[in-house]
This record gives sequence, C-alpha cells and structure tokens, in this order.
Amino acid sequence: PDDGQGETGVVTKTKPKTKRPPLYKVLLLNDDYTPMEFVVHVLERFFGMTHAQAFEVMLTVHKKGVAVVGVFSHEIAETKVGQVMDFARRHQHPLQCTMEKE
Ligand code: NFA
Repeated sequence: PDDGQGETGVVTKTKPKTKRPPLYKVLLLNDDYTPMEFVVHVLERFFGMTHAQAFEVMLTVHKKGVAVVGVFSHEIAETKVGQVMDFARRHQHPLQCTMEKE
C-alpha cells in the first residue's frame, strides 16, 4: 500500500506484522544410568503421553541418543525442562532435558 509520503512519488510499504512467537523443542537425552521405567514415567507425567507412546519415545532416546519430546512456547518449554530436571534430581537420576529454538 501507499503510505502517502506526500508528493515525492516515493511509495513505501508497511508490513502487516503479525509475528507468531517462536517455538521451542524440548529434548530428552540418553544416559547409561536412568532406568527405562523412570523415563517412561517422566514422559507420561510431564508430556501427557500414553504408556505405549512413552515407551516408544523412551526407546528412541535410548537408541538414538536424543529425541524431541514436545514443542512449546518459551515459557511452557522452560517449565517442562525445569519439572523434568527437578524430578530426575530428586530421584538421583542423571537424566538430562534441554530446550532449543525450533
Ligand atoms: N539408557 C538408559 C538405560 O539403558 C535408559 C534411558 C532412556 C535413559 C532414555 C535416558 C533416556 N537404562
């Protein structure tokens, strides 16, 4: 559109700027010590997965080293990471959970 910059003949544009907020992937990392059942429980408890889904994702992390377990807004992703890290620490498991911009 023409912003109407007077009579200079110069046409400028204003972008319709509806920028969506960035999304963040929450990643779960494999380690040699955290029990498989504990990881399954974490995925059920904090990521709303069914037992079957949780078991599948746990096996993916176990075999591949890492997997995306959810995609969230920055605030929700931070909350999930904090919940998982706190829960693992309280149970003395070395399970690691991180987030990265999508
Ligand atoms: N690798 C772990 C074990 O063999 C299981 C595990 C899976 C740990 C996914 C962390 C993440 N006990």
